[in-house]
Amino acid sequence: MASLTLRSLRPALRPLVFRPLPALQTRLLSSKHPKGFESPAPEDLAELRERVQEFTRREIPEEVAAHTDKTNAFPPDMWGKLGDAGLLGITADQDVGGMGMGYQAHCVVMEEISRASGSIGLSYAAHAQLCVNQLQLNGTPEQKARYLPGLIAGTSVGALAMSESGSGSDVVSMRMTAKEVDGGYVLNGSKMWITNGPDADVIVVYAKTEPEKGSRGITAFIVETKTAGFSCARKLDKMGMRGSNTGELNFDSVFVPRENVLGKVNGGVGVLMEGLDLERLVLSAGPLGLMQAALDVALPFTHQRKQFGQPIAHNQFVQGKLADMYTKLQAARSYTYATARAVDEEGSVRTQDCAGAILYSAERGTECALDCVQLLGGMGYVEEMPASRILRDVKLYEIGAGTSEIRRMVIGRAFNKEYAHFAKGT
Ligand code: COS
Repeated sequence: MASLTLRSLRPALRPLVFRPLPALQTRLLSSKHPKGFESPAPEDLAELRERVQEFTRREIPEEVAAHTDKTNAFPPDMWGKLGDAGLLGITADQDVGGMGMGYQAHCVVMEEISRASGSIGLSYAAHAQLCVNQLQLNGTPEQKARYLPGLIAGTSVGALAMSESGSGSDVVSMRMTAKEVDGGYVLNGSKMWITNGPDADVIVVYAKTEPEKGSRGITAFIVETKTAGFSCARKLDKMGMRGSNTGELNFDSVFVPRENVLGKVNGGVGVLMEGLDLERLVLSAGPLGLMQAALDVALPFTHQRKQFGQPIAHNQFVQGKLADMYTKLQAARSYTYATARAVDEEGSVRTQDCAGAILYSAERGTECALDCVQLLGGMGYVEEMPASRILRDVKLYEIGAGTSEIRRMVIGRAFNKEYAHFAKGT
């Protein structure tokens, strides 16, 4: 067998280096931007950030965040407050009450709410991104007019249901069925780990309309939870993100009228996968907020806490940890906002960058939260300070919206597509 040398690889490398990137991994979404959309200028985003910070200082101070965690209950009046502040329809059309501002703006809001409370941030994203944005992207004008005003005002709560107890990472293997009947469909099955599930009024639900067709037999539906046959079997008792209510949902012959099909019948996998790309992008701002929260706690603590006659921040080991936390946050921020800017400015959604942004920010988030606990020493290990809550909350982001392992697989598959012609020997 001939040995593999640099010389023998060179002919294969040359076309790789000079070939332009194929369009395979990039999808264009420009037609899906809100009506009259213009990508926001940096000063618009800075102003938005200030507005959200004013909101969180007023409505989600540390006491509210700690209480939400301790009681494991979402503050009941928070949806109305978020709605009144105009934060629930950042990516939606203005004529249904939205802000029409795009994905950079949505990341700003997600980051700042998560900085104040990880769990309120997560519920926010399930409502405003997973539900509202899916309706904005895929809804008919009638569906948008019926559901978006209430969701954006915060008078109704939204969620999205794709995972099942046996179909987490392998989401396409879902077993919930939707059988066509006179005037619509009847849904049967159950969904698991559904954020806002116990509180939701409107849920985007995926089910198999033609199970034998696999991924090409999935359809998305808009389900009103007041419909007979719908129930929340239980609220889950989670390690973190406590107060972001998560449920197991049962659908026992739930009738959904034909006009509540979201997108095309049997076209649900496109709605789902496209939704996952943008979900991963916007959720990548959750760990950004939590990393900032970790610094918000660790910086003053290490400058006030004295040992050996001086603030512990003068100790080089402590400085090293603070520097690492800061650098990881800034690098993760750059990746998230660069990916969001490409969507806003070019209408291009790069699957591997949506997965990459959340892969990076989630893992760095856990590292920063662990460093924060360590820097606080004994105070990091008790619930009097928020460090432990930040750690418990941020860990979710390595699991929800696709695990870190699935994100690496998504990125790897994008490379496989790009270089498929070499495998075929062309
Ligand atoms: N945008 C649009 N369509 C996409 C897409 C994307 N980013 N990625 C895949 N698709 C399409 C494929 O083209 C394919 O269509 P056809 O059947 O017409 O060829 C279809 O979707 C199925 O794709 P694929 O064959 O790649 O699906 P797999 O079952 O192999 O699964 C992974 C792919 C693992 C990537 C997917 O199941 C996944 O993301 N799992 C994690 C789920 C998750 O994140 N759960 C958390 C939910 S929190 S709400």
